[in-house]
Amino acid sequence: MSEIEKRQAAACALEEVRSGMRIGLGTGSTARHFVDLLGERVANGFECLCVPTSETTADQAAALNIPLTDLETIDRLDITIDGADEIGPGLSLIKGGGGALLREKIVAAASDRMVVIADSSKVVEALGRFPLPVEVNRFGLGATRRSLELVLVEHQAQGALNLRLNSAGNPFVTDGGHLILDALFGRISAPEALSQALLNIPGVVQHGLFLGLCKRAYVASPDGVRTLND
Ligand code: ABF
Repeated sequence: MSEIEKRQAAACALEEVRSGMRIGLGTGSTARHFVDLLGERVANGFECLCVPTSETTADQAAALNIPLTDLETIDRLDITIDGADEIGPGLSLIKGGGGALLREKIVAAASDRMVVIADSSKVVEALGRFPLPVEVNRFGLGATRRSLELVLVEHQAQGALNLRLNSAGNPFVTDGGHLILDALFGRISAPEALSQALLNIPGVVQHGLFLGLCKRAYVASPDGVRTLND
């Protein structure tokens, strides 16, 4: 997806924000455009209060003088704008390719409305082609991994479970200090049941299936931006 298309999707989402809103700021290259555009508005006097979903987004927003707070200070947000790795039926999502899934899900769940911005390659008939990120506690990694492998078998995963590494070849560590195991399913036929099975494993902190959270997606392609509603 070109940067122009990402920006077009972000610009559509920007139309949804009103002065005085409390806004969740997503993570990733598409959400980055939204934060840039919001920063331009703030520079022109637009008032808002935002909660970032990662340290990266927090740094970007702070550099743009976007007022920031957290979910200890306030407990609800009007809207969250974020990217996604896959958009499936009913605006079900896979997120977490960027490693920010835990904060992204906490922020989305605390929002009256979650809007996703993405390119058309992210829209799929069934979730699962993109490896599902599962954030896990470092403690008990082997035991958690074994439990996860059983869930993969039960849900007919077509691929492996891989510990995510950073560019230096070391385990990737999330903003919350956890690890990520990426689970390649190929096709997730029962997302709700899989979500519950994953959350039943004690060492699993959260996973990247976002079900029933997204209300609208702006999907950009060379032909323009399409709006998908829940
Ligand atoms: C975050 O960034 C995600 O949850 C997803 O992993 C990723 C999408 O990034 P991009 O917009 O760069 O494709 O929103």
